[in-house]
Amino acid sequence: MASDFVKVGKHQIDRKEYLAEGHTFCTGCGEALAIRLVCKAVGESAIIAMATGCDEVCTSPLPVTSWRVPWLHTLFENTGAEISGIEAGLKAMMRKGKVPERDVKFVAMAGDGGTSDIGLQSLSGAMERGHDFLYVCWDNEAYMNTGIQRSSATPYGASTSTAPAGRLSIGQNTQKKNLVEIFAAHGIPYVATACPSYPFDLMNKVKKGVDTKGPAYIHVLAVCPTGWRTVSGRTIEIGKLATETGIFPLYEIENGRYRITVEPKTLKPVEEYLLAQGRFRHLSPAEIANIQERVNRDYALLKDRAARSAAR
Ligand SMILES: Cc1ncc(C[n+]2csc(CCOP(=O)(O)OP(=O)(O)O)c2C)c(N)n1
Ligand SMILES: [Mg+2]
Repeated sequence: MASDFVKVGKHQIDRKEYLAEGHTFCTGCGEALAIRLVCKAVGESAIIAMATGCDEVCTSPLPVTSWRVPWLHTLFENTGAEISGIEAGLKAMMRKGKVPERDVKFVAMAGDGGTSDIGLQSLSGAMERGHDFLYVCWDNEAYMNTGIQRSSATPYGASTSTAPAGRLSIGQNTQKKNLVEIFAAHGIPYVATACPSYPFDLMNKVKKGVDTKGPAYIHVLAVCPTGWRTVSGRTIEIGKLATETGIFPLYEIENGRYRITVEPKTLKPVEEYLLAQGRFRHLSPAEIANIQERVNRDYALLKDRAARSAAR
């Protein structure tokens, strides 16, 4: 494929679609938009390994596929191992002259369940060994394609099918696992958060991630109208609210240095984000105040880390 770019402001955007139309994502799916943008930023030299999840189920129903780049379906447990093998194997074959030398972007993708629960071990191993790949997690904050079951990335207070809110329960009663900090603690060169509501920020980070030598990790917040019980036409707006309230700050950690990439002047109250979603609508004002307090604390910590990094 010959390259074909369009200039949008200072950004060069690939006109090609690597995720073909005809997929079966729900209307207003934030993940579908994120995949499309990530693939545009990676470009035609991608090889993608993808765990089971909405991403895989909606793009590869036999006998058709939406993928216009080489793509492999992996098990949950071995996405990290599989991308490691593809990278090491192909590079060895190039070294030995068995296949022509070419630039390949090794990319792995999985949902929050596939990343924070089932595939955590093999991904940790791949990062520790220092393979050259980008891993992107689509965080829709539950096991969505199997029926909205809670994962360890489901936020406190969300109602899911296996952690339903009711008279005796707030819904999910544990705190969201912080994958970004877990992977940053591996000491890998590039870690970032992103959201398709900020498409240029997302694509810039993806480009940095694939150009980084060694492992890179991007954690993408994917608004899920079906599981979050949101209006499908408000996906972009709700993704923005996640950042504007400080619930999902957009930042990157490059060689240990923190930088907030989209910084609201003042944070909006978390209530605006929470009450736009059916999964949080049962929360009392006291519970919302608790969540607000936690967000304030976490955001202050992030700002402090960014300020210290800038001073280094
Ligand atoms: C080892 C294993 N356990 C469970 C399943 C069933 N399963 C398929 S998709 C899925 C949910 C995946 O959730 P997530 O990774 O968050 O992706 P999403 O569907 O939310 O995009 C589950 C539990 C499976 N395929 N393999
Ligand atoms: Mg999920």
